[in-house]
Parts: sequence; structure tokens; C-alpha cells
Amino acid sequence: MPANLPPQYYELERAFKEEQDINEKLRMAEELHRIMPKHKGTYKLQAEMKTKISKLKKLIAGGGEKVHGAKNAPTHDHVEKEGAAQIIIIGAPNAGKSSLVDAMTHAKPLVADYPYSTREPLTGMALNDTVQLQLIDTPPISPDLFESYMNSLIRNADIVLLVADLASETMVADVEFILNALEEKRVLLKKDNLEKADDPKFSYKNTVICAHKSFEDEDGTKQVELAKLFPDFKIVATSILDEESLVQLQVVLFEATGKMRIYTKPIGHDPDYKDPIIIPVNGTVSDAAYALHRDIAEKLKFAKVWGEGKFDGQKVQPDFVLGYKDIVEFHV
Ligand SMILES: Nc1nc2c(ncn2[C@@H]2O[C@H](COP(=O)(O)OP(=O)(O)OP(=O)(O)O)[C@@H](O)[C@H]2O)c(=O)[nH]1
Ligand SMILES: [Mg+2]
Repeated sequence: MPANLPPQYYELERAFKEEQDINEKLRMAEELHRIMPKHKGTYKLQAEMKTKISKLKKLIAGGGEKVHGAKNAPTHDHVEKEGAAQIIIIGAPNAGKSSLVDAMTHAKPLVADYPYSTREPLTGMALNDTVQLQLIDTPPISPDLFESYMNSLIRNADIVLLVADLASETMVADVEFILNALEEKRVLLKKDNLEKADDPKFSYKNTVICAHKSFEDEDGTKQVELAKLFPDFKIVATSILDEESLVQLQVVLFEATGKMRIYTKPIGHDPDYKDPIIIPVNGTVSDAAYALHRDIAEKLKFAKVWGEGKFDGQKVQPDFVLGYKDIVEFHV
């Protein structure tokens, strides 16, 4: 029986064969398996692809392919996720990436007034209104440098923060170079997570742009240029001299994750504002219960909800859609 595979299968298969990055290879293998028509003619192909997927997973779990004599060489192509979202900070040399991590976290990256000061990734946790965001500072991307691990790091992150340096004469050329360099590696930056990713050869990454060193752009011309270059993208003006701008940046970064905070309230007690649970925007009472504990979700009978558009203590069913910062009291 013929396999009758769609044309995009062959296209993706070619990209899969050429791909060197194992995380990306895994993503493509899973996509190939997903788009493969499931009938008798593809049984063998389905099985082969499953084997490839499982081998790639093992390889990734084992820390990647072992290169002879380089077993202990440090690898930077993966940062274990922590907190509500992992945000990778990218930009041209000297844009202010490390300064942002320095200003928003307890990490102590090297900040320097010369380019190429950051040599390897470094992570720090930013606390935004009780939610932790994991920031990754990275070496710059330029015609002279594109560390090979950057591609994997970017693909694995939840959000890309692209830092545009308003103080630089070459800001536009620098960000355009980065966009093109990423596209060559099959990574496309996109404005939000509502857009559909339509070409499986590409990884589409939710991106926030920061118009950084905003005090250096007194008449705002650089910000206008940036907005023209990135219509529809979320652009936040930031400066390490303006604490409020950094708080705003964190708010936008968290929003870009497509998640929201929900507060829980034990029966007969005040809400717990210190430890919100994080669920997708438009998530339900049941999602919130699962995020708290599987047991609660499975035994849940109803909940009481406080928040905008509800009356206080409104009794709702598990499929009730929650809103930003709603307070939920679970009844099991
Ligand atoms: N005026 C102004 N200068 C800033 C701001 N943020 C960073 N800088 C300066 O910009 C320079 C570069 O900062 P870094 O944070 O080291 O830049 P980077 O992007 O990490 O640089 P590389 O790691 O070399 O790519 C330093 O001299 C900082 O003091 C800002 O908001 N305003
Ligand atoms: Mg740096």
C-alpha cells in the first residue's frame, strides 16, 4: 500500500535530515509523526519515526551526543526551567542585556562598557509581584559571533526578549541582522502566542522587544524607527535608571506567556496572596485545581469565586472560566 505522504512531509523530512541540533531534530521528528497520514501504508514509517523519537529523547536525556575526549566539556545548550517562564535575553553587543539581568535579579553578570563582555549564558530569577521569571543573559549576536548553542537555548525558552539599543547608531541594522541570523537557523520571532505557527520547519518564538537605554533617545526618534520595524510587537521602553520601566517590562513578559495568576483561598480563611497559582489565560476552575493538586481536581464538586465581573463568593462549576487574579475557594 503506498504511503501517500503530503508534500510538506517531504519538505520537513529534508530539513530534519539536515538539522544538527538534537532538540530541534526531536521537535521535527514529532511533527513528522504528527502529520504523517495514519493508515496501513505508513505503518512501517510510523514505527521508524517512533524509534527515532525515542532515540532522540534518550540522547537528550543523556546530555546529548558524547564527543570523544570532550565528555566534561561544559554545554550551554540547555538551561533547566525554573519559575513561571523562561525568558532568553538576546541582542547586539553592548545593548545592555547583562545590565537588565543585573538590575532585575540577584545574579551578578559582568556589565561592561565594551562589547562582547558576556562570554556564556547566565541565569537569574526576577520576582514580579510574587511570580518568578527566569532570565537568561547571553553573549551577543553579531556578524562576528553567533554561539552555536544559542539556537537551542532560544528554542527552549518560553519568551525571547530582544534588546534594542537606542543609544546605538546601528540599532536598526543590528536588530535586522539578528532577525535574519535567526531565520537562517529556522527561528522566527513573533508578536504573541495567539498567532498560529504554520510552517513546521520553523520554531516560532513569542517575543517582547525592549527599547533600551530610553533616556538616550530624548526625542523618541529611535523608538519610532523600532516601532516601524516591528509593527504589532510589544515594545517596552526601558532604562536601568528607571525602576518603574523594569517593573513594566516584567509585567509585559509575564503577559506574553499567555498565563495568569489565580489566588486560592482556604475555606474560612483569607486568600493566599503570597503564592498564586499560574494557569493559562481562559483557564478554568478545574485547571486551577489541577495546578494546585491532582487530588483536589479529581474530587472537586464546585468552587466559590471572587473577582471582576462576579459577585463575591459566586458558586461556580469546575468548567467555569476564570479571569485575571480571581480568588478561588475549592469545595471537594
Ligand atoms: N544610558 C544607559 N546605559 C546603559 C543602560 N543599560 C546598560 N547601559 C550601559 O551599556 C553598556 C553595556 O552594558 P552591558 O549590560 O554589559 O551590555 P551587554 O548587552 O550585556 O553587552 P555584551 O555582553 O558585551 O553583549 C554599559 O556601559 C552599561 O552601563 C541604560 O539603560 N542606559
Ligand atoms: Mg553582557
